[in-house]
Amino acid sequence: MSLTDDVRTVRGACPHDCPDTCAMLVTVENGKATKVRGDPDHPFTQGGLCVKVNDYTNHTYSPNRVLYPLRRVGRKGEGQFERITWDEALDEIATRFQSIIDEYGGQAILPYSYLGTEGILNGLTVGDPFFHRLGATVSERTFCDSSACTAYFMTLGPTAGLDPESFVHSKYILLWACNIRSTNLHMWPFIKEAQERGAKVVAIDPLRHRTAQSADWHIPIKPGTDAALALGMMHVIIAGDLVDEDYVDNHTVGFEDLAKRVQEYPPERVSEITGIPAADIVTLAREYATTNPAAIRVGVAIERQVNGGQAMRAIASLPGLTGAWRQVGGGILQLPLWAFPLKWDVLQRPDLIRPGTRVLNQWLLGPALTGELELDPPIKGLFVYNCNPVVMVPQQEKTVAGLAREDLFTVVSEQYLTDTADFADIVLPATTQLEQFDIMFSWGHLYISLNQPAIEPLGEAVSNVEQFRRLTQRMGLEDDWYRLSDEEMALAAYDWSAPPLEGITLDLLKEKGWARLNLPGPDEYAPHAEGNFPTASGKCEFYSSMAEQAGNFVVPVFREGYNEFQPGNAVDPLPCYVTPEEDLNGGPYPLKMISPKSHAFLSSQYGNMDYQRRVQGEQSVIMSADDAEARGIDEGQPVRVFNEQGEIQAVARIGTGDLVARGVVVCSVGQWRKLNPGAATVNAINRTAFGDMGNNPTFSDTRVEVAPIESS
Ligand SMILES: Nc1nc2c(c(=O)[nH]1)N[C@H]1C(S)=C(S)[C@@H](COP(=O)(O)OP(=O)(O)OC[C@H]3O[C@@H](n4cnc5c(=O)[nH]c(N)nc54)[C@H](O)[C@@H]3O)O[C@H]1N2
Ligand SMILES: Nc1nc2c(c(=O)[nH]1)N[C@H]1C(S)=C(S)[C@@H](COP(=O)(O)OP(=O)(O)OC[C@H]3O[C@@H](n4cnc5c(=O)[nH]c(N)nc54)[C@H](O)[C@@H]3O)O[C@H]1N2
Ligand SMILES: [Mo]
Repeated sequence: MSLTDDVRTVRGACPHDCPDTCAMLVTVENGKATKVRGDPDHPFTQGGLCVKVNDYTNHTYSPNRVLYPLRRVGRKGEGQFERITWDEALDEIATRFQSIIDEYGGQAILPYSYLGTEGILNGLTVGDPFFHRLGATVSERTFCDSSACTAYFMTLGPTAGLDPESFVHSKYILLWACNIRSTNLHMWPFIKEAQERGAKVVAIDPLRHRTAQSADWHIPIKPGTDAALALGMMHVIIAGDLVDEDYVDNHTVGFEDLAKRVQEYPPERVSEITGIPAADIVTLAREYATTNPAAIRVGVAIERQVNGGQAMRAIASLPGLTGAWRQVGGGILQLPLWAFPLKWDVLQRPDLIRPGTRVLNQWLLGPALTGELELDPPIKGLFVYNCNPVVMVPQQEKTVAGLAREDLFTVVSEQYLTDTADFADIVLPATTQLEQFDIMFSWGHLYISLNQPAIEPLGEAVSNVEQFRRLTQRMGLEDDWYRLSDEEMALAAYDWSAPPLEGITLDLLKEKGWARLNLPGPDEYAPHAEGNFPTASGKCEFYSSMAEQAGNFVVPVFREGYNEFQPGNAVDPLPCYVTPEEDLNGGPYPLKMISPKSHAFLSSQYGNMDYQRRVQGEQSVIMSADDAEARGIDEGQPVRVFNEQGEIQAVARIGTGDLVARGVVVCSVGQWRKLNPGAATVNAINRTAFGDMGNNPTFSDTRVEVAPIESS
């Protein structure tokens, strides 16, 4: 290295929609980012990244990046584009949107986005002020955890819950519907440490995944039956006098009603529903109630069932019943994001929504675009950013058919030409995290972090914030948000005077990169040892005072305004289990399919990158040896997985006995449609109906059949 070489380390944060929000150190040599690594000082990241982000510099410098505005030249979906200037792109968008507004009104424009990047500035809400000012349809974003959060609010209120780092103190750990070693990797060391200190780790999951393989006990459960298991556990706990009466008397509501309800769930009945032997249900309940501190980590996948909300309600009730909250390392961890004092109203700007503006749930994209869902006015303009609905949203064929409409004007803001971007009329180039400024929250730990740009934007890529700045200006809209600088936005987004941010400033974050929220340390933090739940009653509500509105309640983070399309229903104020209709009727599709996340992809991101594709392998369907044999299917054989909605092609991976139970198949989500044989992926066959609250998807109640593809 010569003296003129400029080598710097820039502090950043992983941009992904993942609980870990890792602190990153980016090495920049002569203006080029050459390496990313985890910050070894960050207590949660501990120096490691993951298979997805280890080579993030390749993700940034890939020759396949979209670096310039593009205009479609081929047919929709062909992915044929020509380069245009930003001026041309902005003009075309402004002209087309204005003529749609003139002819059909603003609601004919649908903004469509999620957490492609999780930064507070460039993430979930970045376009909201712009689209509200246009008078566009409001998108209800219930992709992830909306039902579980509703249920959690109903039971415990918006509390951070158990600190993930406190798990080292736990003696009994339930990993419920979460594949920590793939989807929350940096939490694993805390669980492993507890295990080494003598804790028993139990994984409740239909799949014996890498986390379940590292657990002390894997309990294979039939998908969609978790509410019954939790109710059965409570039956055993109450019948066996294992309740913490003092905790229940002082810090909970509705015990008598709950005790009556759980009488309906004796272990034998629960065994029939869940497929778990009755003796195991009894052992699990007794061990959970009598080993303290007892911790539960519940994954997002818990909500992907007809009973999604009630499953979460039942599970969230357990630590109140046994008093597990009393000790450090006891309680439940779901989404600690509620600890971050974000000003959602400043970010989402519900005040800008014109009264009466319709709200459309994003899961309904396909039917909304094809006209199956009758909308007046119809959707004529679509703006997709931070999102890849062709891959990630059910009714894939309808989404594709809708996007192929010649009369639909579609803009996609992207880093890559995804399956969705292929249908765009205009593609706008988006920066990666190395090229942008952002401030982060976390939904998996208690650290706030700052991402500073490590390099100049490549080509003509711009951050989402900058993109909406340009659009606001070009469309001549009033603006009191985008004209702020990035730093001013970061200051406005948080309530810096709130106790969790006491002692933390933007300057401190610039210097250190991250800071733990001002809360007791993980060795002392027992947030609900004395109750103090942020519910209406201040207690853990077994019987919910929110039940009457719960059916149409969507936690504010996911939605502002009223949803006209899914009028809410009151839900049962006590946790319950309801058998899905398809399970009662049998029907032609005997296998239950779940579609969890891929180990080497982040939702669909990296699904096009060589390295991650090699690690992940091709689209597979994991099935039991019994189910495979009954269908004449061999290991590695190409098969069709199908139901009344359609089919996908996959390669059979046959379990060695206990990888997956008979009757269950697993097709992970994230493979790109255009890269999969047959041009269809798992969301072409996923169940489409909503579950019990928060408009949750019910993927884990999907039914399919599998058949060999005959070689010709
Ligand atoms: N590697 C990787 N990490 C990720 C992501 C990724 O795509 N890849 N995505 C990120 C995002 S957006 C999210 S929301 C989180 C999600 O992280 P998780 O909450 O872990 O979600 P999933 O992988 O969908 O499912 C977790 C487990 O739930 C199981 N499961 C499915 N249905 C049921 C059921 O009915 N009952 C029970 N008990 N278990 C069930 C699946 O077998 C799976 O092992 O991960 C984040 N992290
Ligand atoms: N079958 C099935 N379906 C599921 C799930 C499942 O488990 N199974 N999980 C659901 C869940 S939990 C989630 S969270 C959703 C995720 O669904 P999506 O949010 O659609 O997921 P991603 O695949 O991450 O798509 C994000 C896109 O944003 C782009 N992007 C990244 N950063 C930026 C940026 O800074 N600017 C712009 N403009 N674009 C950017 C990425 O390149 C990527 O194409 O999927 C849901 N769908
Ligand atoms: Mo998610």
